[in-house]
Amino acid sequence: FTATVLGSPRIGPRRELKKAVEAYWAGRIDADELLATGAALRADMWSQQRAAGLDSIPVGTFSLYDQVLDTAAMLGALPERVAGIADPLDRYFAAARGNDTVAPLEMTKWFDTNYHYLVPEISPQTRFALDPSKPLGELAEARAQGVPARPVVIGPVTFLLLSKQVDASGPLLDRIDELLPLYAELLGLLAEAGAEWVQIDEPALVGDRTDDEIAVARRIYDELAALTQRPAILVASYFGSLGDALPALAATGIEGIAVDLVAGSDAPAWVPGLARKHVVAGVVDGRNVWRTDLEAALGTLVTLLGSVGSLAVSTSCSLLHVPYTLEAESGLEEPLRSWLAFGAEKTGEVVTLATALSRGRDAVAGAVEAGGSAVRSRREDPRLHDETLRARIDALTSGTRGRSEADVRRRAQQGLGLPVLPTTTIGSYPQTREIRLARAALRKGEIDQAEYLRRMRSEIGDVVALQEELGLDVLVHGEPERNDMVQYFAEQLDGFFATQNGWVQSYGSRCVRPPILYGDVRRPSPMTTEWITYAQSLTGKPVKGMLTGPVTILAWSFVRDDQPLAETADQVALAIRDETVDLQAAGIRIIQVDEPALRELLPLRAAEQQAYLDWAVGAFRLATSGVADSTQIHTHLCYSEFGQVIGAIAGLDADVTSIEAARSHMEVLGDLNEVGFDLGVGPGVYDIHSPRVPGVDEIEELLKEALAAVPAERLWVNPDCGLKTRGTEETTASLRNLVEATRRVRARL
Ligand code: THG
Ligand code: ZN
Repeated sequence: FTATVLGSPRIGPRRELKKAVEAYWAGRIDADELLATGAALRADMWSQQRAAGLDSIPVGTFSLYDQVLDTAAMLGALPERVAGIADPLDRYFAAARGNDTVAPLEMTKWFDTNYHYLVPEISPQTRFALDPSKPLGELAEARAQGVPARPVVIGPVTFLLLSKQVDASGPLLDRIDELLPLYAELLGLLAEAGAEWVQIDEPALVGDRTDDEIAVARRIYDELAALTQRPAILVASYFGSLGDALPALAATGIEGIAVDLVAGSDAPAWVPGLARKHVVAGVVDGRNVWRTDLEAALGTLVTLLGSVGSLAVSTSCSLLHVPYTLEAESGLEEPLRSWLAFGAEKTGEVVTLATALSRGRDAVAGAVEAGGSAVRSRREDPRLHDETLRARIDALTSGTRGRSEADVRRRAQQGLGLPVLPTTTIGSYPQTREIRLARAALRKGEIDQAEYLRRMRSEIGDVVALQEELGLDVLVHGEPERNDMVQYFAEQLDGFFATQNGWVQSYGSRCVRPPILYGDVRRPSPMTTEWITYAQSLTGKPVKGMLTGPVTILAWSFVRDDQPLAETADQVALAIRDETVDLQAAGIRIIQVDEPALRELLPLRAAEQQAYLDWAVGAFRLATSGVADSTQIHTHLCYSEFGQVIGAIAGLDADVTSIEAARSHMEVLGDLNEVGFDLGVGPGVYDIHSPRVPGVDEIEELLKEALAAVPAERLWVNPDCGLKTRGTEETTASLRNLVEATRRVRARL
């Protein structure tokens, strides 16, 4: 084959799958209706891909929830606790979301993307067994529709490397020989069902892999290649370079290898083994939204032509990570629109490039030139280079990006008059029905801006009154005006634009609509001061200003690819810095700058991690060093698995850091001590991801544990994350217990 993509989005161009899955969970539709929605979405996708001109189409990248969960189900590796659930669909969703009696699998980030997968749990009791019904069923369905289908499955090496070992230790990869016969059987069945090719995804091979791990991969693919009844094997990598794994795979008997030539820097032309392989060149970026520079991509392809066995053009990774199509965007004006390519448009680019290879550039000269002029129009657009802004950043960053010594700040902040063990919350309060209705009514024009403002103020008034009644020490306004903590800022900053329909799956049925950061970022006017100062006017206690940090704004947007991320981060940081200065001038004395995504952008390869952490920390410091010593800076980070970023947390130098810890029993405090962290810290004392109300004794116990690791002068008391997904009742009860537990502990200090 000559033109393909590595995978397709599945949530539906109008989020049909999200709606169907949620309707099924709520009991509004039955399994047949849900499955029919899935089948219709697959059929539409395949027919569009065929019409666009792909000559091999990935089949099996559809999922009702998550592709790693699908793989666990296929390999008989769902956890023991759901095994008793008879209905396969209910069993599958119970593993994904839990139910009244069983806990769900953990969720974590899919490499360095904003997609989250479910982490399979493998124990010594796990008995792997093949259930080929999903791949075989979708293959049969596709073939019945005349689709040139290429089944796709996640490979055994990646599956084990992404899974979690329970009740045992040692590398899970040791169990690969239990999986090998299952994959062998699957390949036999796929061949029998008519598959000419199978795509086996091994993205885990692009990380830092040991020689042993690479040797395992080589042995497995040698053995699979030695099977007599099987389709041709394409091992697919994406999200980076294969490095040493590339020659290892090239030395096996597999027929094809897909390489990511956008995120990675592998040079397939120089790998001798590839002279006999089908190389699938990922030259169209599968995870960003920019139109491809077709001339440059063609250049890359042409250099490969003579040195690899045969060549196909593809996206760098699955199109899961970009919106469906630009056609759904009516509000996007030129020339911005001409700079972009979403899923459908990227598929078109792949076909254009493949056509250029087979019939010569002249056959597609029009498309190549149109692409070229769009790329030039973006490069030359004045909004991409604001010299005044850049000069301001240069001036600010030529010195240190820091504040006074922590002790000096601590003394200056004593005027805040806070008690020992101050209590606070992370920022958001439950998004009530009234809030959602008001936002919808404003969007539909049913109410005007003044009415909307009035309703939001009334929400803020309620939240402030509640916090005073509960006796919290540092209050927040509750963020009723924010849809999403990144979208809200992007909508107010120059250099971003928002899409109407650019939904991308985040996990399960949940989607996000990442803003597109295309140009130099400027803040035309204050973004949050009105809301925060209104809240402050209602109370004598300090109200925290709430901002999102530069790294998180980048992590949850589609970012420009024409300059280093570090430069873009500083521009966003400057906008946030200006906001902190305005908040301070308006009388706000505590400002929180959240960086929940600090861990997310960490590069997959260790060699690149320090450079990332340096600029990420630098951007945060630029954002937070414009205020006086007397202004207290807080930050909040989600998740407790910090590992390599723990040093960076100290580097942020925030006066107070709130962090998830309830589920990890305060271990994170010990980790912070090890890196010499000596600033304020608020380890979450209860888990907001569940509706359960924590008891007073339980919180008291956690506070005592915390006090064993941190002196009282540095300890803050707060839940472990924002409260926007919770209900008002459970939130009130939980916070009441949090305040009471704190009183008891204070009394004994
Ligand atoms: N905002 C953005 N990206 C994120 C998060 C975020 N990525 C990581 C993490 N948080 C992902 N978590 C979620 C949680 C909830 C939802 C999406 C991602 C969610 N989405 C709504 C839905 O699908 O129904 C749509 C929200 C909307 O209307 O904008 O509930 O917090 N940017
Ligand atoms: Zn959080």
